[in-house]
Amino acid sequence: MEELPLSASLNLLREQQPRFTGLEAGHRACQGCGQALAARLVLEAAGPDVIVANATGCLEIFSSAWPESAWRTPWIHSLFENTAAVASGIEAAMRAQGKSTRVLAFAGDGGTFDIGFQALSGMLERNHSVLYVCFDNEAYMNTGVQRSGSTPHGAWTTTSPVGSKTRGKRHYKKDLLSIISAHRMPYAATASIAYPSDLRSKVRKALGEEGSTFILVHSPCPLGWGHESRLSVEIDRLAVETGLFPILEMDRGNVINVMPIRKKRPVIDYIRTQDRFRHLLEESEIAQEERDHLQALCDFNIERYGLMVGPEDDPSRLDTQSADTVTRGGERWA
Ligand SMILES: Cc1ncc(C[n+]2csc(CCOP(=O)(O)OP(=O)(O)O)c2C)c(N)n1
Ligand code: SF4
Repeated sequence: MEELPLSASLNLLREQQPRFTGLEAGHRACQGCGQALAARLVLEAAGPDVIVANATGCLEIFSSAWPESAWRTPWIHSLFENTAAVASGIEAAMRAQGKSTRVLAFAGDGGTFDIGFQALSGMLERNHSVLYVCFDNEAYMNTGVQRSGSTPHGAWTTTSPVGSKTRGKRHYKKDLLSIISAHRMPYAATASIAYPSDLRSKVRKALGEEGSTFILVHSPCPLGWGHESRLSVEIDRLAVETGLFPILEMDRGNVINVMPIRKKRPVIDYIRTQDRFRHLLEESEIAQEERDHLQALCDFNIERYGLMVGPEDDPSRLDTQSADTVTRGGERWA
């Protein structure tokens, strides 16, 4: 290939740079924060004509330290419990004014699975045209890693400690997607930061619908999960390849698509990457029982959603081994 002079290649690089990033660099998230990456990807796909309502939590805190803001869109901080209600109100106002601006609601798992759930259920029941995105880092991270309804079984948090009598969280991760899909809204999906193209296409699909839509994005937290920040994407891919976090799409409560696992990984490969599961690696009967239990949860998900469907059934479909990588710079908005 002919080599371009420096000025021409710089121009080319500039042309390839994003026209719209939504969440700007320079915010205060920890290095390797899955949620920061996920929010950037969602906004790149959504484009500039949006209003964001953001619940209390890490995303809101690290992006809006007064007097600075990392947001390139209109953005409002709601209470922990009422993001969906605030977003519903904005959407009703946009509709009354005949505006096409789309409304996004952002919250963590604490603000979605637990504290903001009643407002979310009301929004879905009234079918407001809002895309609600839950950044699922599986604990209340902003206040120092307390367990939420989304924390997986066996995981250490400050309120599900590990000691001689307690062995991390005793309860299952809440099956939020099933509860959400019982509202029979037009579109619901799960996604992972390890598959950015998949996440972006789900955002576009959701915004193409009239009515309420919901995306649950698995978002590793190096601080709360106890892993090196450079491993966030790799670890999230393992969550998918083990079957612990299945990637799927639902239309009015019915599963319409799954991301097939091409090469299944044992759950031990996932849990050995994170300190929150360190006690499960001990050589003891109880630790073995817990490992078996987590493996059974993965196998159940694989069976329930038919995740081992071979890609040869539909070669155009993304699968867990596909070349779907995070690139810097974002998408172009023509
Ligand atoms: C009603 C209410 N209870 C508790 C708090 C304190 N609080 C602020 S952020 C936060 C944790 C947020 O957790 P999550 O929604 O999972 O988001 P993350 O920080 O993990 O991204 C808590 C408990 C609050 N602001 N309001
Ligand atoms: S504590 Fe976790 S979720 Fe919060 S900014 Fe740090 S990495 Fe992100």
